[in-house]
Amino acid sequence: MIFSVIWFVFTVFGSGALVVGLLFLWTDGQLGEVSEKLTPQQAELHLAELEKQRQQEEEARERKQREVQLDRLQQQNEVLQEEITRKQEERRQQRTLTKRFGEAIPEAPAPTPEPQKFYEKLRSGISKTREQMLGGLSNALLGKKEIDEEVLEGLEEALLGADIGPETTEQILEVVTSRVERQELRDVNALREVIKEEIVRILHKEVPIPTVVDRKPLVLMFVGVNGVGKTTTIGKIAAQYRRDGHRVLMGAGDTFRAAAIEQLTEWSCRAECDIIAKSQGVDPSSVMYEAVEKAVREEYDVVICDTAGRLHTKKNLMEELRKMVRVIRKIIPDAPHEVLLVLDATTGQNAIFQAREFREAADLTGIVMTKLDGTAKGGVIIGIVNEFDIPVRYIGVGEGIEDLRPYDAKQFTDSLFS
Ligand SMILES: Nc1nc2c(ncn2[C@@H]2O[C@H](COP(=O)(O)OP(=O)(O)OP(=O)(O)O)[C@@H](O)[C@H]2O)c(=O)[nH]1
Ligand SMILES: [Mg+2]
Repeated sequence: MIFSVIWFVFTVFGSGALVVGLLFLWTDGQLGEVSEKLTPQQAELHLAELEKQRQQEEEARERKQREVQLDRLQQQNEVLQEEITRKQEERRQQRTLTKRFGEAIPEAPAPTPEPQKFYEKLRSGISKTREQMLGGLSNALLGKKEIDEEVLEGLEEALLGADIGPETTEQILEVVTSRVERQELRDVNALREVIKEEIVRILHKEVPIPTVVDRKPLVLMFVGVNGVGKTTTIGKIAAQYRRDGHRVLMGAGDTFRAAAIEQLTEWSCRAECDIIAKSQGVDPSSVMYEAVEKAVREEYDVVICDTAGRLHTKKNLMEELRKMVRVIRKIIPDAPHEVLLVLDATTGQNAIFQAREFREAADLTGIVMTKLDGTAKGGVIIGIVNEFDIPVRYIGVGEGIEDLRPYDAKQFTDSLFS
């Protein structure tokens, strides 16, 4: 019995193995026949087919990567957008709250401030500068009956103390001395008037600001050291152009700090204008290019470019500025039409050094003097107007959107002396 079972198992499994073995031999033969039958041309086609498949796979992978990147960018964009909306909402609520307590806050962009209001703000803003200058002069002349060496020394001290700067102080003293020598000037009280006249003469160096009608798009670029008020000034100027009905595009050229891009984006919302902003670390020249190119293509009236604060002593950063100008000129050969150096009045004489250095690195067309409010060093504006052939374009007297105005020499001297 046991032998019958063993015989049965062997017969069944043995035939199975035989069938499988024959099957293998047959398939191998078939495949062998196929590969043996391939001609060189067919092999080439086969290879090409394989290469095509590989490329398709590669393309699909790249497409996938791009989709993932796009998704990530969209998410970042949404976060930024949410942040902007949140801030706008905060501001709206703040306005509502403040209104409820009876204090009016202007809607953005703020209505054009009345000239008188700005004059008052300017006058009170530069009160410390006025006290410094007029107080110093009064002290120098106090109790003096005639103009002698001592009076002139006191006068020099007063002018230097008002941050007018050594060159301009010397120039004013020369005018006084020569008039004293010619005996045209004897009276100490008349001396005060002569100094005032001289300062008024210096400050009246005015140059008109090119208008949008002259060039379209008008390209403005703002430069200066850190924290002087470039971005804030851009926001205020953009709001003014918008109020005048112009289409404004901002270029967020300060790619050094992520916060700088957000800050300008927020100003673009307040001023209700468009902005070209890329991510942190991107070459600022590429932002400039894109902004100017879009402005030309879409017929904007004004392009306002922000730049990162840079120390005037850092050669590579100053070179970066030159590159930005070169890139802008690839699209508009005579742009930027204005390169405005922003100076902080509270830095006094340092502002004069900055003006000298930046003038070497960029073809400055104008100066913006900010933070004239609350400083005793505002006299530096006299030194700057006198020393450089670069006109002061705007003055800033506060952080608000309406606290910036084109420089008006008469208005400024009136507020300084009365
Ligand atoms: N009091 C006063 N503050 C001002 C004036 N202009 C700007 N500021 C303030 O100065 C500070 C710096 O201003 P920003 O506009 O950020 O200066 P920035 O030159 O862009 O600075 P960076 O981007 O860091 O180089 C902010 O707090 C502004 O509100 C002004 O005319 N008066
Ligand atoms: Mg800035």
